[in-house]
Amino acid sequence: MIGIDQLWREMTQEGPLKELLMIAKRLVLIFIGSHSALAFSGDSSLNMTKGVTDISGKVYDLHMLIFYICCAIALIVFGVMFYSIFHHRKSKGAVAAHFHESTKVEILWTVIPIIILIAMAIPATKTLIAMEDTSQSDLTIKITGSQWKWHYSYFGQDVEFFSLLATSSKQIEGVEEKGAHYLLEVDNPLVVPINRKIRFLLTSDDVIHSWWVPDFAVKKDTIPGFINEAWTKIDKPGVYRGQCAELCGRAHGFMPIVVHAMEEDNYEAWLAEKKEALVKAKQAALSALDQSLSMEQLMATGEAVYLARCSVCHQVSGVGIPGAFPAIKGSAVATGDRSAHIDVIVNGRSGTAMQAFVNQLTEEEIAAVVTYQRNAWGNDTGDLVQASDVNSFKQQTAKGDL
Ligand code: HEC
Ligand SMILES: [Cu+2]
Repeated sequence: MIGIDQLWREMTQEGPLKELLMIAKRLVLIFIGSHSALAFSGDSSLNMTKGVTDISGKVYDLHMLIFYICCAIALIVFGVMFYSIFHHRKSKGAVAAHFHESTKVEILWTVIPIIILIAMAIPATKTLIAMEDTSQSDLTIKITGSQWKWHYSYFGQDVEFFSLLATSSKQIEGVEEKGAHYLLEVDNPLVVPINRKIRFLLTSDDVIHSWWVPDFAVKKDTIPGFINEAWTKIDKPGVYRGQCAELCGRAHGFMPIVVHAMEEDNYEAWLAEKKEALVKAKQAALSALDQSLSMEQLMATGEAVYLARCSVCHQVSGVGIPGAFPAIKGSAVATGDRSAHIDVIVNGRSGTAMQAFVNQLTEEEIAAVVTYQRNAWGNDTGDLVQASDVNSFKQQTAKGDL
């Protein structure tokens, strides 16, 4: 039998084990190096972000405090353990002590952890309570998640809109080079003022989502039929990005969050502009009822709407995903009765992922996307659907419901 000293010598002085040890040593150094770097820079991509709010700073400090406490405990526990293993080894003639039940030690190892836990619970509870306190907010925004987009509604302002992924399907499929904000860009970002306490009311239209912006330290589940609360007060203007943090279905990774935090004045200007744009859009929707668009116009608008709103499920080529999303190419609905087709898009199919688009798209957009589906991918029905057709369909079904 060889002694451990001899084994150690052999391991460390020659053979492949020596190289392994060298690698391990380097890894440990890198690990320690990166962690101390993390601790001091606070800006590392490996560590949690400090964020741009008072709360996110508190959460970060809490995280670092607990991290250091864990490091200290690990150092002490492993230090004692390895020291004992090494110095009281058999080859040195160590003989195991035979004792049990030491009241002193048992009290110590109960009391010390309790003190450590309480020391950690006090700052943690303080931060948690501050995070939950949504009182005295300056504005309220309702956030509604659905597969796979966010809807923002500003209370008392008549401003509301959907926010959808803006990354092109070409980038997702790898045909085009991926952009700088791949899967973290949207068509309509949430715009908020800095230095104002913003209360968020969060809910969902279908499954559980989670609205998460790391820079604000806000991560809240949105639950159908239930309203959660969160708040933030942003210190610095800027563009902040986040994602849905709940596995909410196939395109879970395709519902990013982008927040533009602006100076007060710029925010007010944006709000006024947005209100005006919404009023104009309503007027445009009304005047669209009198218009007859050509096949080319409808197909062009329809394709754009389809790519932005439908292709995530029914696929760009209209073939769907068997078992999950039906094909539109050659579908009986898209080549059959026009009203039945309009009905699916206006009212959705309850209980399925096919949601009602009546409040999400204008009548013109619905008309265009129906026309597109009826004429793309070899669905050559030749049918034109105008905004007025969608409108009269809505009127009829409204009467029928009474
Ligand atoms: C979140 C996924 C999803 C999105 C987005 C979506 N659909 Fe659907 N769609 C479905 C599902 C699921 C069904 C099947 C519903 C059922 O089981 O009856 C469906 C069914 C349909 C049908 C009926 C097809 C058939 O043959 O039964 C049409 C037409 C349709 N969708 C059009 C659209 C249009 C137009 C859009 C975009 C404005 C759209 N869908 C967006 C999931 C989606
Ligand atoms: Cu989600």
